[in-house]
Amino acid sequence: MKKYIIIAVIVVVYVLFGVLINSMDSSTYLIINPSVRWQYRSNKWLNMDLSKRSLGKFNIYGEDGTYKFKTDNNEIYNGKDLLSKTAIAYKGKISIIDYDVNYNVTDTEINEVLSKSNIKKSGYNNASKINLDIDNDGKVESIYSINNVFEIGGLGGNYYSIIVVKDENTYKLISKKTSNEPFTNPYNISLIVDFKNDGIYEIIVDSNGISRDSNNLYTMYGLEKGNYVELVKNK
Ligand SMILES: [Ca+2]
Repeated sequence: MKKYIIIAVIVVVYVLFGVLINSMDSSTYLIINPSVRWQYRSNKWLNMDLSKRSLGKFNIYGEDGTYKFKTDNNEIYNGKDLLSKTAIAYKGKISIIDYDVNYNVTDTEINEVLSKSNIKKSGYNNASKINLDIDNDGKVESIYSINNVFEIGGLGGNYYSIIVVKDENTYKLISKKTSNEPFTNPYNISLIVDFKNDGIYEIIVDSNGISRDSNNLYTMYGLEKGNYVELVKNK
């Protein structure tokens, strides 16, 4: 009998210790996909150790060379199916924001955005905007994503891809790439999140291009002193 009591005590202490260690973890985690996982700790965003196989209520485990996430509700997210909107935020204060993408961008708007971004206009074939109050001042901004990378021929070598925020009459550049050669990995808005739940949103941009898993590059931008700065990117 005494033996069982000792074992029970050891089990209880072990469980409590685990709970304690877990509650001491003050990090916030954002899992964009199985190979892009970020952690906010000591006022900095970092890339998580990808060998870590569990994260609080999530198990992250490999199977047949892919990663899967298993949540509390026993939902399985397959690594291959994980596109931006299924990103998982864990602990801390972080929300994933829903938004609509508007593809009805007028030529006047496009010309204005390109001109303010010092882009020599040479056609476009992808233009979209997201209207959201991303800085919590009660007024809606437009986040434009414009590129001409799939334009065939006759552009005089002016290829570009930009992500720009229009905030009233100012244009704030997030990402810009220009090239004399065609490229297939334009910038794309993956995800908008609200870290700290302060109503000021962070913007996650990828440059994965048409084959979305080829480069797997993601960068998160946040508003600092009125401009968007890089907070973290995966390596
Ligand atoms: Ca605003």
